[in-house]
Amino acid sequence: ADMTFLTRQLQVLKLLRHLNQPLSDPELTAIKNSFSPLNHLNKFKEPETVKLLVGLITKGKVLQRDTVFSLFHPRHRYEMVTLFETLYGATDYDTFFRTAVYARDRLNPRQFLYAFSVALLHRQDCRGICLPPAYEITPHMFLTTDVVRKAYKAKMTRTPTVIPMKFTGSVNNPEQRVAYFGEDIGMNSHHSHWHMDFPFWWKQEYAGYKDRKGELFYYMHHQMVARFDAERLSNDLPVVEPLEWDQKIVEGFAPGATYENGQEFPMRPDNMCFSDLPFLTVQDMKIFEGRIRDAIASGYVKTVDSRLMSLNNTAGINLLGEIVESSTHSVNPVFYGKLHNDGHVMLSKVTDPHLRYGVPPGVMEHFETATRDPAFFRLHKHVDNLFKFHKDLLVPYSFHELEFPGVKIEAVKVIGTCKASTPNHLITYFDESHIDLNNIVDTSGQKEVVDIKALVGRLNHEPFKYVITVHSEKPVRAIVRVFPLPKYNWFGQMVPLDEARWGAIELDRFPVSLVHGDNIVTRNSEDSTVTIPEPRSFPDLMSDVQKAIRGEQDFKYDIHHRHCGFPHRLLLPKGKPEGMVYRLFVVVTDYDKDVVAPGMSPDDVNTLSSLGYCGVMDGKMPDGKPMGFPFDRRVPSEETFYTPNIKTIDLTIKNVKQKPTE
Ligand code: CUO
Repeated sequence: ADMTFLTRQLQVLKLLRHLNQPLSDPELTAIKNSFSPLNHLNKFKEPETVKLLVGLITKGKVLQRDTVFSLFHPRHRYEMVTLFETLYGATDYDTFFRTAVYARDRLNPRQFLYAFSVALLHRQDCRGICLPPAYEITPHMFLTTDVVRKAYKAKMTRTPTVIPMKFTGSVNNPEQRVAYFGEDIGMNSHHSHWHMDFPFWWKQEYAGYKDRKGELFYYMHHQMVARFDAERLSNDLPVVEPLEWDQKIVEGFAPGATYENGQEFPMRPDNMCFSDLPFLTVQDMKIFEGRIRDAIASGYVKTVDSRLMSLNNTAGINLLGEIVESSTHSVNPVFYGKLHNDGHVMLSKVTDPHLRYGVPPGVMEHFETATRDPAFFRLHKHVDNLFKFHKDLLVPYSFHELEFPGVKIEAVKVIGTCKASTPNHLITYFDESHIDLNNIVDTSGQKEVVDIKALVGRLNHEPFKYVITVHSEKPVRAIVRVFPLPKYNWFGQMVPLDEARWGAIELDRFPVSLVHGDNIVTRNSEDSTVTIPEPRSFPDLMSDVQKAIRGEQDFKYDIHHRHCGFPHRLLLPKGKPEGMVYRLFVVVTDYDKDVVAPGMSPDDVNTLSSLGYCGVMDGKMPDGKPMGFPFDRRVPSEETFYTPNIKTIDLTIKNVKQKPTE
């Protein structure tokens, strides 16, 4: 890596180190004390926004540093967007970075972090720069009170400590069986990064419309719900029930977590009902939802200027996704409301709806914490059912749309690469990982750094590969799509394909070139296009960059690096100790029909990371097929569904106590 890149990478790390304390690094403090964006207005695309930001700061009209920032709070968001537009609008890197230094200690830390992260992720001159893992920048948002308290104690007594973290709840609560999934810090980090790459408040004027953003909103969350249901089945729990606005929220939730300012995340007892908030009623939710349902049933939506736009085509899901999420790209936010976003707020404030007790926001109000609450999946099941309602009204794929003439899958095999693996049997297990807690406590003034870490349990799996035998009548390029579907429901009955398809989990989607005749396609699980590898920890990242600057080692980086992506450890659903059977589907389609980005070669597609759930940052999603194809539409008859380019086998996933030996 060149020195400019390394210096920038190091500066970013220093900027985010001990975010809750004022800067202590001498170089950055010097910038903070000498730089004002007002003296460099010609270096911003929108000087008026810069003046607005500085005005808010100097007049003290910004969110207090120790107040809890919520992206859903209109005023908090307005300030954050002002900062984002300033940072994103800086015309060179130095101005961008110095402005960030200027803002860091003058604004609320998490508000700053969010605006800074989104700007950095979107700036061309920041490609390849790594943000530290979200759970190490703001550990309070990912860990429990118990761990945080012990970390403070360890800091005070200066004892290097490893603190085991327990999942919330107790055995008396069956929901606790799936807490390892909802509370997985890697998944929470993925989810918060997804919402940074595809913000609902994104404006077209920043860098154009983000390709298929609304569809991706549906699909990524659909996959999270499908995966959650698979985890439930593997723990003998029925699939998650959708939340309804006028019914009880049966499960309560005690997050057992504390904000940085010492306020506890509110807990919700069992069987609470939604209440009207001062600015939003339960009736509003029903009215907006009724309008969305009417739109789906009639097959078109009404725009602000009363035009009708059809939903009955492959782009309909994108329109609907924007409407339901309620992004700035909704074709009619006044008429269709902000259903999904408001659902988060309604749940977050359900224990203090009249805002009487100064209770801080619940976990549902932050993308870093939302999935901890089982109600997250209930809300998203409800939302997902709206999308299903729409998809089920579309005409099922015809034989002609499903087939790939001349291409036939002869055989599919999945092989674990650990010793003693049986074909089509894969192994998952729980392991432990360390999280650096030094950002919780500022140890920068101390001479020796005290190592304080949390130990978290997490699902993992043995590496494996797919071996697919494909016969082709001529040389062609193809896209291979891989999905397991739970074979049996909670009652142990085999699920018909038309029902099971909605629970299909995307494991991989990749291009291959086929020669005339028989082809053996092999693909390693590590190459999955839905996951990202384990991120480097904050201290490792810091020391690796410092060593590279001193010339002691190389620092590898990738300009296509994404922070959004399902944690690779969670690629496979857990399965059961005695084995759980999935139907694994492999679908091979025609690359030259599917790929919509002109001139994009399979090699180009291969450079894109985690596009399965996270799309692409710039430009077009290469694969033009509807996300989830071919399981996104009804399958009225199983016989006609099995075209020669689609093959299914049984795959058993077994969860074991001990990590298998490689
Ligand atoms: Cu990601 Cu509801 O959109 O949490």
